Amino acid sequence: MKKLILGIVASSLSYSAATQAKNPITEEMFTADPAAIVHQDTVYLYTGHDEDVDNSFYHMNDWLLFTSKDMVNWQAHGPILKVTDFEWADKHAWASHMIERDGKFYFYTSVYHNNDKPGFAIGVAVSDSPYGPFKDARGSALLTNDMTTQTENDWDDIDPAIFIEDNGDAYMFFGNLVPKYVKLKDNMIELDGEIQVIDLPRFTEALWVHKKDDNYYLSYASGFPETIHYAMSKSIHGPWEYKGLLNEIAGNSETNHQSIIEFKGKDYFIYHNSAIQHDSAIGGGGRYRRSVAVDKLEYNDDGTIKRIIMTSEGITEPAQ
Ligand code: FUB
Repeated sequence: MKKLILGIVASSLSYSAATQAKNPITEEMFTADPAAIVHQDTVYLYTGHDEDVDNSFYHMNDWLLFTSKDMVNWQAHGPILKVTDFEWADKHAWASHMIERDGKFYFYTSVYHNNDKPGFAIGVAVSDSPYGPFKDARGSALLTNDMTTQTENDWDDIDPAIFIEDNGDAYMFFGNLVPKYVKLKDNMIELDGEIQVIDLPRFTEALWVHKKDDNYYLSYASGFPETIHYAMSKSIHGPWEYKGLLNEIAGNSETNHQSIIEFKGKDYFIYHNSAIQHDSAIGGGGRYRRSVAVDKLEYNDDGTIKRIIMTSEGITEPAQ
């Protein structure tokens, strides 16, 4: 009964409320798997949405959007896409990634395919605006479980992360247990070539690629419960040199899933933990009741990254 009441409270909450600076960025709903982009003067932060149906799995049905102009104050915009918007998908609105190209916004995401091709798949939706509306860009999955044969599990093709080179070449990184990447065609909705396997120590999932100066960074979740580690390279194709631990186990969450951005000259590490307090309106965090948090990210002079310090305060100094 308690769970039912909590469910009713959560579903009646407004998605348009502005939230205050602290971690997590919202206590009005459970959020996970952050994927942020900077577009013009705004950070668009897309997240998954833990439903905690029966405290048994990552039951997730839609993806949410939060925006900020200073990394301190966040505005919630509600679901931008649902699993059911992909007609070929059954369930599991898992980790996603957004990227802009030529004025179009492409939302790549993990989702479970229907019985035609059972197993996890990656879909791509598109919109003319970062706020949506988004629609399935292909009417079919971009990548299906039968295309990845390195492991037995049917979730080895989750967690897409897109990177576009300065020359326009686009790549999708993804995977669970075995990290992989594949080139995308210029239209961003078709694969262009073979899937390549990457060599990273103790890889679990949640790849994220970013570039600073002439260094490429590949960060990822390792082990289980997960810690976030990273590797560096001078090329998007590697070889990737392992550099070590970036973020510790995120409290009572087994998953940690990071996103790294630079905004108005500062760098940020966005991740999830399960730190919503038990006296919050929606109850406390847990394994399947995660929440997105933001902390500072700092580089050393040689380009390596300092260990992240997770805080309850979050970002307190507005970016300007
Ligand atoms: O949220 C479901 C899954 O848990 C994601 O796809 C993984 O990255 C992990 O966070």
